[in-house]
Amino acid sequence: MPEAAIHVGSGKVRELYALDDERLLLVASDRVSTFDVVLPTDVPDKGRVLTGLSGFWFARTERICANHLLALREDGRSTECRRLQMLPIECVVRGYLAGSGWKDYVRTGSVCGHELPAGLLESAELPEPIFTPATKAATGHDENIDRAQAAELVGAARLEEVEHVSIALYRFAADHARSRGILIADTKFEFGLDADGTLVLGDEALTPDSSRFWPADEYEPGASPPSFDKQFVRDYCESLGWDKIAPGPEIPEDVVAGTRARYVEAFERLADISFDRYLEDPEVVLR
Ligand code: Q0Z
Repeated sequence: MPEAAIHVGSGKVRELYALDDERLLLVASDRVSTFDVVLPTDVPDKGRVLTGLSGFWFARTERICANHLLALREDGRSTECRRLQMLPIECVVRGYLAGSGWKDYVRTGSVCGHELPAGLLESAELPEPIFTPATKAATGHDENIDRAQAAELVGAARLEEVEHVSIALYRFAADHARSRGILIADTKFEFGLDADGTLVLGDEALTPDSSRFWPADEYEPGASPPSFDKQFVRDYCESLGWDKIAPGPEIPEDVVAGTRARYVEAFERLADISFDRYLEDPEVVLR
């Protein structure tokens, strides 16, 4: 840990520190959450996989949008980043109908004001990716909002910009991932503004924690495809009959090992770099 870093925030599985007035340190732990509960058992190297993948995407999407990344630390799990003024919305893009998008569609036929064709099945691929912003709930759950509500929060011009950029980022990543056997069903971006008012992609991006990754070879509309990374943990938790209320169960070592292997597999397929190479020199993902 850096000398004199000040802890400024905790997520479920990440910590945020201030390095100075302009820089933050984002540290990804090996904690894993499922059904919204953080489990007592870590998955070794999970934080490194997510940090490396995020760095990989930042390096490859710079021409679409500037991002906050300044450096990846030697530990492989810490990102030095520019401190931004974060926008108060979650920028979600959906290419497939899952999670709250599916729920809203079943109830209303639309998602965040996007009217969709009738008769779509759960997990169906959408005709076009859609931008479905959500509020950032301090506690509890993010709530999907329509364009008018999002425009009130960030302004109409900025909303158009984040919608355009979010869809371009999603298309780029989903095309890349599909060619490597991974479907990105949906993903959430967080943007901020720098001192000049330039839009900058922040937080983590296009990781299995900020997205729904599905194995392409098991994709089947009308069902809920397995999560690329967390399916073993979910299946194990379901097998216990746990009520999904904290505290969660400890996870046995074979389930941990299988889950770690899935994270590493996602990293190696998408970044096309061996994970051992990443551990030797994390900034290899940026080149
Ligand atoms: C990200 C979060 C985490 C808790 C604030 N570049 C940035 N500038 C300003 N603020 C942020 C960022 Cl990334 C920022 N979060 C989310 C991350 C722990 C909360 F690791 N909050």
